[in-house]
Amino acid sequence: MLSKKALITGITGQDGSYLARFLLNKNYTVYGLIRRASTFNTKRIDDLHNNVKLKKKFKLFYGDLTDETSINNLIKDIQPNEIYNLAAQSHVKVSFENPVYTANASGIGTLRILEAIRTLNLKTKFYQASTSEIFGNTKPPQSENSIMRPCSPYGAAKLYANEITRIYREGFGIYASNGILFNHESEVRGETFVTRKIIKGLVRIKLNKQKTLLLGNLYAKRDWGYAPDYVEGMWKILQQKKPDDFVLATGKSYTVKNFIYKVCKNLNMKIKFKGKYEKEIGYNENGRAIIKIDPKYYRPLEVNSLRGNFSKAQKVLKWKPKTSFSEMVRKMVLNDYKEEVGSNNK
Ligand code: NAP
Ligand code: G4F
Repeated sequence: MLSKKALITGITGQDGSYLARFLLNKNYTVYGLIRRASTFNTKRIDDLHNNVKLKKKFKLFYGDLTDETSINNLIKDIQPNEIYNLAAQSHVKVSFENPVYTANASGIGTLRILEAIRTLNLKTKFYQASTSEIFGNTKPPQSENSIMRPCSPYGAAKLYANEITRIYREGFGIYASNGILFNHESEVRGETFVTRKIIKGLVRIKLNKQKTLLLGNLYAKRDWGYAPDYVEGMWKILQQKKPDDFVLATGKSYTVKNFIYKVCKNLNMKIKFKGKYEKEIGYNENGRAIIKIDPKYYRPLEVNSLRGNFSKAQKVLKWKPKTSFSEMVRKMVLNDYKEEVGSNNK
């Protein structure tokens, strides 16, 4: 049987790197869209890229979601069976600083792909990386039917992408589905997202490589799952007879502060917080201030509480998260500990 062709945008990102491995294991030929950068940006997939045995199964092409021509040409040349649109300016805080670019890449970028599928008259199945950020401050638990009222330029761009995906499905009969994913993390999570930032920072403090960790809002709640579990859900979404939208989540949520306590426990560190608001400080067992608040990490608007209801995915896709919160934190801490100790010995 001929192997299926999948095109992944955002293949150099956290999810793209896991999805590429998942699809290669399922015998897909994987095509990845990468951006040209002045430094190497393929660290997460270099082992695949440099593997001679994968030469025919794993191919990378330059392009950009803001560049219609590159998107059109790539889709026309590859004629993929499935497209996973994971590319985005994905940082919520950055979206307040770069709102127009975020709308262009994370919002209109989706439309560019859908238009290519439509005008080329392809039978390609399309997956859109939608997000729990589209719910904004709608009361948890949030499901596919909850009110969508985002609180950031990123959330607004992603809501546009979510809706244009639905409109192309309903209006043009394109097989197009949204995976509305709640936060998911891993050993290769970007270091500016709060989970990895906390773990890296506390590991480095433990190893005396860093004095303090600066953070923003400690009281926001997130539903944090493990990224490798979620890429399986993305694939399952595109294997359904009919296209549809699905929430993927764990159904549990924790504050940023809870996350800090959990990491400290894993590192055998004691932490005690004193003070309020911007003056809140986390002290270690020797009374040294190791966590401080820096208001520059506050957002003009905050999404206070996210907790997903994934019962539709459980029922229809037979999907549920496999990795517990504790196990995920343990894996991430171990990875960064090894990485930081290893970099000492280089
Ligand atoms: P990520 O690590 O930030 O990766 C984003 C990817 O998009 C990178 O490969 C990046 O390329 C690429 N990219 C950015 N702008 C682009 C452009 N203009 N043209 C082409 N590629 C571009 O994100 P992630 O955590 O893997 O998330 C994957 C997707 O799911 C994103 O769309 C994100 O918004 C969405 N999402 C994530 C979560 C989560 O908790 N992780 C939850 C819900 C939804 P470079 O490597 O060159 O920067
Ligand atoms: O880790 P975060 O930056 O993730 P956020 O904003 O929830 O967005 C992530 O999840 C979304 C799904 O819900 C994705 F769509 C999106 O692409 C991204 O992957 O921040 C989590 C929370 C926020 O409430 C933030 O205010 O942590 C708080 N926080 C506190 N201090 C911080 C910091 N966030 C960051 N990035 N850096 C801090 O120093």
